Amino acid sequence: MLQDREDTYVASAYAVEVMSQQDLEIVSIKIPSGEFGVGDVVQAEIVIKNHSDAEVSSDDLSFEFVASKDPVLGNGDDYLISSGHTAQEAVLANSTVTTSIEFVIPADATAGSVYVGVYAQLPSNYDELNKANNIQRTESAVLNIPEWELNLVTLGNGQVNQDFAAMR
Ligand SMILES: [Ca+2]
Ligand SMILES: [Ca+2]
Repeated sequence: MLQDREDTYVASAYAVEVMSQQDLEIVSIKIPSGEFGVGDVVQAEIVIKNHSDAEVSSDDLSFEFVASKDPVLGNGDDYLISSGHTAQEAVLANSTVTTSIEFVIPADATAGSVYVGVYAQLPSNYDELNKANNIQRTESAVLNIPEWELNLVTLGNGQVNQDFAAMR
């Protein structure tokens, strides 16, 4: 019996050590490709993997979306699309979940095709083994924002403006 207790102690001490090496990973983000304009709603499908023995509660996890013209996230051409999207459900220990989150194309969007990146945001006390895998982007530049879509918003009543331009 004493032997059993020692084994239990050793096992839980080991488990505590593993738990301190928490790691959440964004495995992928997918959005339907197509043309979007300012104010349009886009639905992102995000796969999240929790590599630790502790669940990550929905309150502790939120997401931020960025647009990037090149495949690199974190350099100068990126701009924020939308932030503060709280997770809809907890990510259980050692599990993978797929979640859908909607965001809206912001008024300061620029025309062109962009990659959509997602950042997982966790509390500052979430001690992670690897923070580099908290970001992920779409495989290709799937979000296409045509110039005319932006003109509709910028000029307001875009059809009238276009008609006047045609008459000149
Ligand atoms: Ca991570
Ligand atoms: Ca970029």
